[in-house]
Amino acid sequence: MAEPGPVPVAQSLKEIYTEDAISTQTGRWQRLLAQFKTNYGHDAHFVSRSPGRVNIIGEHIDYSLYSVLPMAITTDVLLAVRVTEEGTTSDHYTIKVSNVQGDKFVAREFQIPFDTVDIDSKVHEWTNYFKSGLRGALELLRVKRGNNVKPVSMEILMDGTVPAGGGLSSSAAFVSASALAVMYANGEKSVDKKELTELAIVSERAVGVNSGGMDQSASVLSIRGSALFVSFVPGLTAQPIQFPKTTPELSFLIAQSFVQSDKQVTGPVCYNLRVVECSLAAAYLNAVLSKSTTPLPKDSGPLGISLNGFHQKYFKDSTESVEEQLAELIEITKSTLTQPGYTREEIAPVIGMTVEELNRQFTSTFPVRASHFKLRERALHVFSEALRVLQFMALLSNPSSLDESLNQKLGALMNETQDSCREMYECSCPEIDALCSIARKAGSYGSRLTGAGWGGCSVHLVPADKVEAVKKAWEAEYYSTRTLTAEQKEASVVVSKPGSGSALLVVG
Ligand code: NG1
Ligand code: MG
Repeated sequence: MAEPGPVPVAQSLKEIYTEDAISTQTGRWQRLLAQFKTNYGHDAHFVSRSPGRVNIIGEHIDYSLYSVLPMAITTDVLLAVRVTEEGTTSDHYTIKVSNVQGDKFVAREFQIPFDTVDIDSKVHEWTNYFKSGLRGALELLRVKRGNNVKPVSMEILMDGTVPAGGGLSSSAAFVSASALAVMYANGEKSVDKKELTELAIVSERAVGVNSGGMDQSASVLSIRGSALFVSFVPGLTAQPIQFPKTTPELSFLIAQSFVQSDKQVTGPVCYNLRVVECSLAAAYLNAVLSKSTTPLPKDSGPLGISLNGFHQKYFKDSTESVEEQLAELIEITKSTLTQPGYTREEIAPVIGMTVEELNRQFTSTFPVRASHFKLRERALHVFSEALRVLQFMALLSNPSSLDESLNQKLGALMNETQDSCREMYECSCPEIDALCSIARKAGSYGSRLTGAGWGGCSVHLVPADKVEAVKKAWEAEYYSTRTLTAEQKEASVVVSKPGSGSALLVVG
């Protein structure tokens, strides 16, 4: 287990980016700081930075509290910040936030009372992500210093290069960078990475999505050159994982579908609904199978109970390996959850609730729209995906060979994930399916959606000598058939190396 420690305060960009990224990033940082001066009339004090991530394997299982394997990428959120006394009165402080893409993200100014930060999750507003980081950071500061913390006024300019709604976690990068900026601005010169991650996980839920904790963990805790094996129970742990050097060498390709899926908009029928389905499946399986009739203990899943919570309870005194337990859970799910879908009226009596109680516990935090909940399919995806993550990890930590057969085994697991996401979890889309099959035909070992899905990005494990062939195939068979701007074309495919996590840089 890597001991997280404090968020690094970097002296130069070399500590943040890989060598090949330095020159582009230097220009970008200079432009950010110059524009800060233009916008606010003086220099920024510091920059807070948090990256996006790509998930290699372990999709839609973090909120069921199963381990996942993401890695940070180079694209990130930068917040240039100045702390100011202007705007602070006896009853409020002022936050000014602007964006380098000012035409798309309109600048805002908020006068905020000292004791609460209001966020309207029903309104789709880009600064909500900043506010959710602000709120979480202030809560943590109050735990540390007591209730009379008076937050400082801040001027902020953001530059984000993680595409929004693209499955690369722009939201977690923004929330983590915001929380970090607020902590530092308010005098926390050493911000603990684990505390920051945990507060960012809880904060992001304020924006209207019942998210798991993978993205914030990857964004804050990643270490350059390594992917990150993140586990959520009993507590949050993150272990850096290096890929073995195989022949042929492996590359990760990230390809955009340019189908944008926004969780704030699609939540009630997509992401938030899946969280509800998984929690209901946990309650249902527990009620039917548990050797005792006690309800599931409350856990850190977004709805307070999770499939892994059920798993732990069911196998409490078992001596079987986790892999064996998961294989058993797959069989048990098949024989217990036999219906294609379950209504509220069917689920409630089984879990010992009225329909009203069910709605209160499961569907009131964020609304969902469904008459039938697909408990069987969702639980089967989660248990089988949790098992694939462990199989993937076993291949990495104990490779039987370093040749193509290892690459193929890793790729096969990623392909199975894609099948399960498409068939059981119904979170893929035809465009992502197309990108995956084009890539496989051109030499990818494993291709799948990454992130929430329903659009967004895909990730591909490709031998280094086939990267060009795969790119060419996408261009011919996918990108050339869509209407894309030059900027989109440029950003459609990236070869990504594991990048570093959150950092601060003092600039003024
Ligand atoms: P993206 O793709 O970044 O929206 C989401 C969740 C993750 C995880 C994945 C699916 C947020 C912040 N993140 O990621 O926690 O559940 O989907 O594996 O909502
Ligand atoms: Mg997100």
